[in-house]
Amino acid sequence: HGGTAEAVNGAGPAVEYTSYDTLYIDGAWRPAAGADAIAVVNPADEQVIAHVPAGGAEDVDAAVRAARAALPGWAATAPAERAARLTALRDALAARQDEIAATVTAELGAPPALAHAVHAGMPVVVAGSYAELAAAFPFEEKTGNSTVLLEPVGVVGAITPWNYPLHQVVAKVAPALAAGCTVVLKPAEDTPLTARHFADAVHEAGLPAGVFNLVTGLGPVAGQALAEHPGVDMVSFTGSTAVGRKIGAIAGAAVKRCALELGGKSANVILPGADLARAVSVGVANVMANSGQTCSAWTRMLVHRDRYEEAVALAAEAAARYVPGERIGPLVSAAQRERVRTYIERGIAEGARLVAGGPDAPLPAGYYVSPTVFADVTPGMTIAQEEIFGPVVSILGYEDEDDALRIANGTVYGLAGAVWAEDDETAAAFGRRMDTGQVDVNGGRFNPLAPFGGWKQSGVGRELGVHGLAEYLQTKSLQF
Ligand code: TXE
Repeated sequence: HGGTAEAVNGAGPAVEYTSYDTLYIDGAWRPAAGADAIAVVNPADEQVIAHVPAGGAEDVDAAVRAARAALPGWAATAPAERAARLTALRDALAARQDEIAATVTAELGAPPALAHAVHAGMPVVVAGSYAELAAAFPFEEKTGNSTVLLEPVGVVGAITPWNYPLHQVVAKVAPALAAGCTVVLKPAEDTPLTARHFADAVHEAGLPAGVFNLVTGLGPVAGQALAEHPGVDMVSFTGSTAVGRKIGAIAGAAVKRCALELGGKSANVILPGADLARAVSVGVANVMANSGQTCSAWTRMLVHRDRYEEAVALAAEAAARYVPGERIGPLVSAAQRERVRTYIERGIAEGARLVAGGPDAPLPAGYYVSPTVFADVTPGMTIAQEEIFGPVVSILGYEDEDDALRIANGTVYGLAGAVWAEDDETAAAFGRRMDTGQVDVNGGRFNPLAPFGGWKQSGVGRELGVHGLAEYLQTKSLQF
């Protein structure tokens, strides 16, 4: 791949330093047009572990041309053949699970167990689900005297974030390929190495040249060039709300399809009849997983006034069990650490009561933030309204169910949430009233077929399952 390797001895386990100068375009690793490079840093020890090309407009253009050239052939491929290639892709990802997990640990800082099970494991399940959907999906329907054809939207520009470096890629590329679209991926600059593994897996799966292309690069350069490229029919973006607005404006001006997965401020509503100890400990775990860098994290815990102090004590105890450098990893970058620290300081300044963690707790070297819990948080505080994207739980009290619902629904976001009660029926009844795209009832379990995506400013469009596939299809109806 044009890589040269040498050993780097950092504070953590030694990682082999590699310098890459290639991009995956038109079925092969090819040199980037320019010499600009991005340094990839291990957030656990702040060592540079690799350089990858910072692709520019010329690279994006080459990738889009390859994707356009491959489109007619791939769009015309029988769904069963697309399904077979997706099965091969799933197998190629599964075969690399150890290698991918190690890479996610090195470039994101995820603890090895999380990296293996979630970061490297979940995409295998999602890719497999799209292999099955591609085979079974009715790409042609009849309604009255019409035949409705569901055809691929065309060339997809996918722009992904670093928080789940492989899942975010697979959640876009797998349904796009299942639909018959071709793709150019611009992954996050912080985690490009995982995306390179993905390109290797695509290659091994035998996808025709140009069906999938990878251009690493900076958001405002390569990302923007991709979104603006007239050869791109659809932009699928996951990331910050600020950049999502820009992408939406670009797509709006060009009247191209656009899917946006943005931020969240999800509520974890603990109703009076719930098993408080379980709801609090699962709730804290949900935020601490991936160091709080999850868009769907239940960052606001809502507890009835009668059991408020009990919940606060349980949450503080639960958070203390997440020892930085052991059970919880660092944040992805120094910039993210600064952002999260600023929010913690803001919470203190606005009068929230710090009951765990905080800015002064001792930490190992690396971009760590102490697992933090705030009590006495009121709905208007910054830490109750804005996405922090770090290991910070805010506990809010409520008077009755209507009050809890007002608080839960009282942000600009609506991505996910949770509700706990004495039985599933009671919890689900509350969940039905929440203004959000997904609700976990008494814990819930991941379902790769359930649509995921935001209400309000959490986004436009859905990922996963049949709704995720539909994003990449356009209809044509023939009347007889
Ligand atoms: O995101 P960006 P950042 C939120 C979270 C986090 C904050 C900032 O709150 O603290 O965003 O993170 C590309 N044109 N989420 O700065 O910048 C960029 O290269 C085109 C929530 O890392 O939005 C990367 O590939 N593309 C989130 C991708 O956008 C551009 C996950 C996301 O980066 C661009 C991550 C531009 N002008 C952060 N600027 C979630 N929803 O899961 C940047 N990019």
